[in-house]
Formats: sequence, C-alpha cells, structure tokens
Amino acid sequence: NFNFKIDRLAMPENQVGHTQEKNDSLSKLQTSTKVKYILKITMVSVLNGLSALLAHFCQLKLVIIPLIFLRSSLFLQGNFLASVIDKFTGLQEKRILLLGLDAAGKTTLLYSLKLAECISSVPTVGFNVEHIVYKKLDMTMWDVGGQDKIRRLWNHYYQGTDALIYVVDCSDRERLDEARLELHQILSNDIVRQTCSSVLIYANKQDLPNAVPASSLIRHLDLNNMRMDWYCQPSVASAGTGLYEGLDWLNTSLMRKK
Ligand code: G3D
Ligand code: MG
Repeated sequence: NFNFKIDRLAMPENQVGHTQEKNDSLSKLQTSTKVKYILKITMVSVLNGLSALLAHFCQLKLVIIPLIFLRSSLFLQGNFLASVIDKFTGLQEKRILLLGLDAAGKTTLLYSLKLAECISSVPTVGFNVEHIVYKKLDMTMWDVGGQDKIRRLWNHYYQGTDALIYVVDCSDRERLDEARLELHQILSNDIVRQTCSSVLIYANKQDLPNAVPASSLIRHLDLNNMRMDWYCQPSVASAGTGLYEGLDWLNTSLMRKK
C-alpha cells in the first residue's frame, strides 16, 4: 500500500485514470484475501475457546490449554486450515501456466495483477511464481521465460496445469506465426491435454498503434479450430487494462468444470 501511494503521488496528471483503475483492481483482490484472513482468525478463536472449555471440564487446564493453543496456532500456518477454509468459502486452488513468446508481456501482466502497479521488467530467465486470489479462484501462476532457447523447458511445467494463459504481443506482427505454432504445440502435448481445460489468450499491447485487434488475432492463432474452452481478451498489461475481464472468464470457465 505504501509503495502504491508513493506511485500515485509521482504519477503525472494524465495517468490518474489508470491509477484509479489499479486502485479498484487492488481492492477487488484484497477483499477475498481479507475474508480469508478474517475466517482464519475466527476459526482459531473458536478452536481456542473449545480447547479452554474442554480443559475446564477435564480439570487439566494447566497442561491442555497451552498444548491445544499451540496446536491450533500451528494449524493457522499450515495447509489443513487453509483447505478447511477453502471449503467454506468455495475457493478453488488452480495451477495456471502463463506462457507466450519473449517480450509478450507475461511478467508485466503477472505483477500488474499481483501488485496492481506496473514494474519495470527484465527478461525472465527462469520463472516467476505468484499466488493470486480472485473471485472463486485461488491461483498459483507460473510465468515461465519465453526466449526461444528456454522454450523447450516449458514442458517441465505442464504437469497438473488447470488452465493456460497465453500472452501475445499484438504489435509484433512478424512473430504472430511463431506465436501460433508455439500455442498449438503446447496444446497438443499429452500432459496438457489431460488436465488443462481452459485457455485464456491475452491480445496484449493494444495501446500500440500497429497492434492487431483481438478479432484478427483469433484468426491468426486459428483459435476457432481449437477444441478446448478458450477466450481472447484484449489487454494492455502495462496499464492493467483488460486483465480482470480475462480472469472473470477464467473463473466462470473453471467453475463450470469443478
Ligand atoms: P515477457 O515476460 O513476456 O518476456 P515483459 O515480457 O513483461 O518482460 O514485457 C516486455 C516489454 O513489453 C516490457 O518493456 C514491458 O513494459 C512491455 N509491455 C508489456 N505489456 C505491455 C503493453 O500492454 N503495452 C506496451 N506498450 N508495452 C507493454 P521494456 O521496455 O521494459 O522491455
Ligand atoms: Mg518475463
């Protein structure tokens, strides 16, 4: 929040609109995290109350209370409580793979969602992984570097992928064919076909004057012949535009298949 305020103060006048948009996005993200946090605290308090009652009836206050308190506090850190809470809130854990050619805007998009602010990016050599909660989705997003030399490593990340987010630089017309080939290669992989049911394509860099519109990208990528559930969303990752509209579709698509 602190960084965000500084960023807002430093913004030139004409970008205040973007800041407002990011602010809205940030609060959307934070609401579900807050709900989760409040539920965690409530559950631990209830657990502690129950342990105190139990200890009272068993006349073993001195030994049992600290033990149960310690145990419930440990649960707070662990996956057990998280999974119980997920059951109550309806949140679903999903593994999302974020792929695309180098410089498509994957890392910018990931951190635009995560931090609701634009960061200056350097080419990703390994991978970035972030945890993002949005609506009913509790997503672990893997952003894997897209330079041609490391593209052959992508298949190490395919296992257990629930959805693919494929980012395309729509201003890079010369590499649209390459983007299509890579996309179809990923989707023809057996491991991907087993678990990945939804593909969200971001037609990114729509702010650039030579960008192909999403409708043309659908043709360029031959999406109409794809058997998976897919959706093409125009976006400007550096400004955060269109990103949540894409996630709205992903949420609906993945919830249909739960
Ligand atoms: P990658 O992770 O897919 O390799 P990056 O791509 O996120 O590193 O982005 C590559 C460059 O594209 C970055 O510029 C980034 O700021 C820019 N970029 C990302 N999304 C957009 C967008 O929607 N519009 C515009 N105009 N630029 C975008 P630099 O200059 O840092 O290399
Ligand atoms: Mg990157």
